[in-house]
Amino acid sequence: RRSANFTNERTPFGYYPRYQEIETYLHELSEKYRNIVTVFSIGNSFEGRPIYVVKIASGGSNKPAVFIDAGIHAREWIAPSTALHAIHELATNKNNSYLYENVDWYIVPCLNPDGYEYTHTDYRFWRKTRSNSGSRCPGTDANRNFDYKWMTIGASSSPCEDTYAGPKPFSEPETQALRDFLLANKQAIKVYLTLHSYGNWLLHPWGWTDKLPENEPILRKVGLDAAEALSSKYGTRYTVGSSTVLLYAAAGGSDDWAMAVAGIELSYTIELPGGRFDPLPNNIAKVGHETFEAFVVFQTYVENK
Ligand code: ING
Ligand code: ZN
Repeated sequence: RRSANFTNERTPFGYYPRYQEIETYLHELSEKYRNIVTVFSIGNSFEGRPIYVVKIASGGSNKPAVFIDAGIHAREWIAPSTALHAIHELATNKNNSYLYENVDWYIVPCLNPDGYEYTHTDYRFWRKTRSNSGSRCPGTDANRNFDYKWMTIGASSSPCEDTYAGPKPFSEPETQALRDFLLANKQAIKVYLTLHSYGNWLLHPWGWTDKLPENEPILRKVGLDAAEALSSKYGTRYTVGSSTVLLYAAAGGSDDWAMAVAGIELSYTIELPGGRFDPLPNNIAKVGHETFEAFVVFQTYVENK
């Protein structure tokens, strides 16, 4: 089964869709599965596109939740596709209904729609938002723009750089929208997952220092469980550890902020497979299916804690 030919069955798109297609898909899904799928905007991007969160839930209040975002970085196309796959898997596969019986899911499939569209229309390797603060170079690295240890390491103060942290923390409407949503729901959200590409890394805080967080043992254990479940599907291997230790130090990331400031217990950046930056479209379903196995492990942790 490891050498299966992935035909993109049971995934919403067998290609990398435009933002409009994502919007249409989400609205149709919420109409078709109105008892479990709710779609709402958590704010607008710099250019005015709605940023959507998809809630998958069976009703009732005071349930713990898993939160997943994707597309903080424009060019990392496999991330929105993997989030959309998870939405599809939860909403349309009856065998998965147990996953939202006791746990709610919040999924933002594309946090940076302006950048995402720009990578489709103008420049494939754009990373940042598309805001313009008066400089000749537009855009801020949304994953350097969060207000925790902002600009202390691994970020640039020059607007023309890919890792430009922005004129101030939370300068971007996209990061503001994510901040406000997480703060409003921080009681419920027990796990924060942010999808990037690439490299097969399951990264936990800290990104700003090589010191390890106090809860590193549990971050590591749940991370290893998730990596193992993921690999059991098609053999894809991930490495688990702190982002500074495994990759490089970089402050102002969403994962550090989610844990340190929002107080969400577990926080991970998942670097999906790829290479400059994405798998070929015929692997979208494969990445979607295997990554979903990891999501189930995080759901199980939330359900049983
Ligand atoms: N990588 C992440 C980045 O923002 C990262 C890696 C995550 C660094 C969390 C620090 C903290 O640079 C990608 N691919 O964007
Ligand atoms: Zn990224």
